[in-house]
Amino acid sequence: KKMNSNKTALITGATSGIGLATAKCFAEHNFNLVLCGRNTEKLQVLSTTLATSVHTLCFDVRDKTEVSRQLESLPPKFSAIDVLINNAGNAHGLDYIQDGSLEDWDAMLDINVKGLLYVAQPIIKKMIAQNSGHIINIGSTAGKEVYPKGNVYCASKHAVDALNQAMRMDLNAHGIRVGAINPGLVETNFSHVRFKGNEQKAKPVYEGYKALQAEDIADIILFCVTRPYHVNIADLVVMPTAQASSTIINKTQ
Ligand code: 8X3
Repeated sequence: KKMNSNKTALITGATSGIGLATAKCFAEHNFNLVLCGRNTEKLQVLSTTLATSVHTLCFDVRDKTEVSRQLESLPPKFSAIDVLINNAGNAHGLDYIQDGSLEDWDAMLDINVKGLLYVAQPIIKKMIAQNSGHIINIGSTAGKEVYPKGNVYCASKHAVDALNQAMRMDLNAHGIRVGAINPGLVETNFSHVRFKGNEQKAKPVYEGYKALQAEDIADIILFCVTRPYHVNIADLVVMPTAQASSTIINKTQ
């Protein structure tokens, strides 16, 4: 088995939030990194500032042709992926089901579910050929519990939960570890994106209590991928201490 210092990790959604924090954390622990995102400039900055070897891929996970073309184009040094972090994902809107926009629904299902699959399959084929690999799917508490107006976002994350279980079953014979991290409220761009830049709506989500930080999740992901080979963290739910469920958040402390 290779040491961490030689392992290569591919992270989607690496230019912000949990993905970015994970890229930084992994760089500090000497992983080689394949960082994927939609913003060329942000990817470029990461490749020059992180103190490890970095290869960047710029694509939108919704574009299946581009995803497979780019994943096939990995240079030899980066083509053996030991760790895949399926992180790219977001929420669009928070509306009663009768009011939801079809564009928002398409975006969430296309990115959180179909995009995850488009990225995962080519990497899974490589992992099967290598007879090793570790996949971490970033789910959500929304994948465990539905909340009012969460409808399609929650459905997309329930799908991630199903796919996490499915991948673990289908890849069991190939020695590939599969596990999900399901965070509750993490203070990132998440609500900014969900509310389409409306800060009046986005800011209060993380006010009045200490929300999880992206670094908290990165730390947990690092823990998961540095366990001995026989240990697979299959499914992990993490919330801020102030949060008990999707709707119970203690803002009085
Ligand atoms: C993010 C957690 O509760 O905002 O996936 O849906 S929540």
